[in-house]
Amino acid sequence: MEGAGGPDQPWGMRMKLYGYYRSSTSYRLRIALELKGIDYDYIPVNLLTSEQKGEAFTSRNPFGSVPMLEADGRDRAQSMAQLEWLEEAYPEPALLPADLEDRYTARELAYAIATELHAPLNLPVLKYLKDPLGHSQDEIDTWYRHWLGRTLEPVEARLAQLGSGDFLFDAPGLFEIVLLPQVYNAERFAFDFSNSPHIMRIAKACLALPAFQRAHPDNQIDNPENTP
Ligand SMILES: N[C@@H](CCC(=O)N[C@@H](CS)C(=O)NCC(=O)O)C(=O)O
Repeated sequence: MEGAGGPDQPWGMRMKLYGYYRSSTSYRLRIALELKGIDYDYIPVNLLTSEQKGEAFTSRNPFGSVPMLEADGRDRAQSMAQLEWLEEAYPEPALLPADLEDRYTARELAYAIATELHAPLNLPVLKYLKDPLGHSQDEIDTWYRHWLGRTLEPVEARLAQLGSGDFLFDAPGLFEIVLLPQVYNAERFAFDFSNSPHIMRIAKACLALPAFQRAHPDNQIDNPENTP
């Protein structure tokens, strides 16, 4: 069905993604929407001014975090649930492989990053380390690299076991959607990827694709470098 919001949006309304250019979870959603070929409006939410904590936003999303996906007249919070919902609402092109065990592997790696790596590196956690706990920026950077390594190392080891190619499976999907934003953040924190050839190969292959390029933080309207 063709709706006003673009091809194949069953409810005929264009989706709205509320996000922030550097937010890794918003980046996940941008990649997924691009891979699925879904037309959407990107509405910046300024995390630097805590716009996500204002009443106008929290009355719609009680979690007070981005991304928020407005689709089908509903405000959806939580990126992993949004990704799973998108996959069910728009099965094609699939973000998960056809084979049951391959789907398991994609989820194992994606959820390891989402739950064990991203969670302790979330902005409110980092802010809390600084105030009230009083840690220095150096200590916070050490914390950041510690939690990155703790999950990226087993992810790399799993990829080595699987002998993956350019992507985990034939095409980029759930795993790459969650991986790429974390690689972007890790590079900002000067994480040493010299022992992560599989992650690096997959990241490079993804960044060569237009969908990943369009979703990249560098190409978002709320990136200050893009403001005239
Ligand atoms: N579990 C949430 C985490 C979302 C999240 O951490 N969003 C960050 C940006 S990456 C955010 O909005 N931080 C600001 C805040 O929580 O105040 C999800 O996956 O959507």
